Amino acid sequence: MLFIYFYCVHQQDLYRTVLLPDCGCNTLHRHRAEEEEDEEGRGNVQHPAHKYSERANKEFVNKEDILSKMVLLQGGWFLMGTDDPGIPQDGEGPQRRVWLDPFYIEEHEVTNLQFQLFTNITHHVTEAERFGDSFVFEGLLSEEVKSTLSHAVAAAPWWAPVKGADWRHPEGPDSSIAHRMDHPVLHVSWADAQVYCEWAGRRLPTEAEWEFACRGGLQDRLYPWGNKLMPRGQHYANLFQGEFPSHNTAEDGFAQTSPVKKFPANAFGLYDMVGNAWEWTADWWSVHHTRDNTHNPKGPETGSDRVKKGGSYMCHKSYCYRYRCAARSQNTPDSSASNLGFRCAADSTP
Ligand SMILES: *[C@@H]1O[C@H](CO)[C@@H](O)[C@H](O)[C@H]1NC(C)=O
Ligand SMILES: [Ca+2]
Ligand SMILES: [Ca+2]
Repeated sequence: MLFIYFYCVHQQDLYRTVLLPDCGCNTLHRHRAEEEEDEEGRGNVQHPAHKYSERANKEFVNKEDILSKMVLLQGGWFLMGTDDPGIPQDGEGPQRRVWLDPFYIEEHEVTNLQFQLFTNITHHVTEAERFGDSFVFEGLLSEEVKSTLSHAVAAAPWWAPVKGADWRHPEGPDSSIAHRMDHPVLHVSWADAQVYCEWAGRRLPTEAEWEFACRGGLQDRLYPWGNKLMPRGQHYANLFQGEFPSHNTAEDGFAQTSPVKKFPANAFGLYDMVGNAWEWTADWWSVHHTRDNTHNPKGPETGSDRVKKGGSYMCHKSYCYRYRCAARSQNTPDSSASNLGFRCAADSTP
């Protein structure tokens, strides 16, 4: 039980500035106070620890079963970035030598089921829920939701801010996740992802860790499995086929997200590193990198955007050739969208 107490205190410290609402802490604190009073006042009540463990047993059942399996990666030197950038303005280059200490990373994106367990226990309210809207790919909206839209994004008219879109309602109020509990959770901000990983006793991967994990031990290749997008004519990732944005043939089997682990793992045993959902990393965004060797780089000290990696089911070569390990993009940390999720990592030594 201790850990949820620490989690809440920690969360309050971290997020006081962005006013995260009730994380369940108030309830816990109130219980603590009452129990202490009881003990002093009457001296003959059940010990608080006992009550906690009863409650804990009910609430935490299956937590360890539900958290993602992690894969231990040995790190060492690797080549990060590329000298042949697909999208030069994204700061994909130059290619540089990076040393990483061993670390763990989750084998798949955090799923709706996992995020549901987390919110059940912590009562975490996501930023999309607090703001009351989130970005949804317009092609996925029902006619009813479409008729309520006020404005879109000028540079990317296929994105619409939809009232009532959040992780439980990925395409707005009339949608649900009931039939996709094993799909990546969407509409989570960087801060939401951070809080989940903390709760799991983990953390977000740095961009360097994420890219090392993506490359699966291969050097200077485009994709987690090599340079050929479709080896032997097979789809290796959930991407967008057809004419973007109007016509998605879903030749890979999925017009939206897919259940995690539907496509082949890379040589490290990691799934959906490219495609399916974009993934938040810990780093602030910058497009400037030196060629200098670095050890365990953590990105710039400050910034306004956070780095996301891997591309999504919406990526098509014609406009978003970002389903490559070196590719990268960014969002403000409070952003959320119908193609953006995350996975956690951890140090190899506690
Ligand atoms: C979360 O709580 C709901 C409502 O009690 C329950 O139906 C669901 O199974 C819980 N989810 C998890 C993952 O424990
Ligand atoms: Ca697809
Ligand atoms: Ca992914």
